[in-house]
Amino acid sequence: MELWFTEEWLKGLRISVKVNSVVYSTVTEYQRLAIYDTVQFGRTLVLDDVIQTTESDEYIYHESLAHVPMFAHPNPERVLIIGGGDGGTLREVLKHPSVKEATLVDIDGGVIEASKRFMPLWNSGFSDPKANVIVGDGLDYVAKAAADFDVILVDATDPVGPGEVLFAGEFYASVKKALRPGGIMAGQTESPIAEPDVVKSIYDRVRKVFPVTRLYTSPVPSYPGGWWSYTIASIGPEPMVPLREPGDDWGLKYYSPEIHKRAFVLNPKMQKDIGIHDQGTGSYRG
Ligand code: SPD
Repeated sequence: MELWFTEEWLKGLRISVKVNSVVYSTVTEYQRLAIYDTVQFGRTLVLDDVIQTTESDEYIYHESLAHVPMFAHPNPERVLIIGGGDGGTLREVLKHPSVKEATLVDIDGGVIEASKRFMPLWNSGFSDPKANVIVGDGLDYVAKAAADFDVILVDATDPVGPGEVLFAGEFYASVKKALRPGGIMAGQTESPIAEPDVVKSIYDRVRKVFPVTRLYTSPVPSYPGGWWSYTIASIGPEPMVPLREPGDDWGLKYYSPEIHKRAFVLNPKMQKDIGIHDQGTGSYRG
């Protein structure tokens, strides 16, 4: 008998993925967790029936989320990742030789444990001596931090359920306070194709807190609309400019300095939907 996993991408639109086998399935303290081996996407982590990361395209998402802010910062030594319990973002952050400590705070230890057991492509960073992995509430953690981090990455689930608080204005204010002078934050901010209104409202919340806010995008075929956005904000450097180059031995499959610059080029519809007039100057029309 054939097994299919179906995610409701939007009202009236579902995507179905053929499953070769169920690798692991459990209910954690916070959510239902499943890891499937799928025909098209390979190993796939699903939380509360929503695809979080897949073997076939995780590199695009994680390299985009991690390397754009990391390369925009002149010397990222202390990095904080909120969420990201699968480890993909941590793996990418730890490729930067400037990093002295990368702290990952995920509220759901069940995700971290599942990755350690069943997701070798994602989990290499957990055993790195520079990794400080904490099972805890990212909201509280950031609220207690003060000028502690050069780069903060918000690798959240969608803005519903446990991840919702990680898109609130109060949270972004705490993130700003937790940055060292010249710091940069970036977070995943949903699909500009499937839910432009959601992207706009998150972008507006970040913009109210930070002096410099930009939007960049990359394709992620397993996410709704197939095209994803990231909001990046800075209290120092211009995020659109990469300041260094990755090493040839980093094994990158998506990020390059050219991709960094191009990721900020928004088509006219996206500019209109988000209210951005000129991304180059940060001009905004609301
Ligand atoms: N619609 C799914 C969005 C998931 C974003 N976060 C994924 C975490 C991968 N590290």
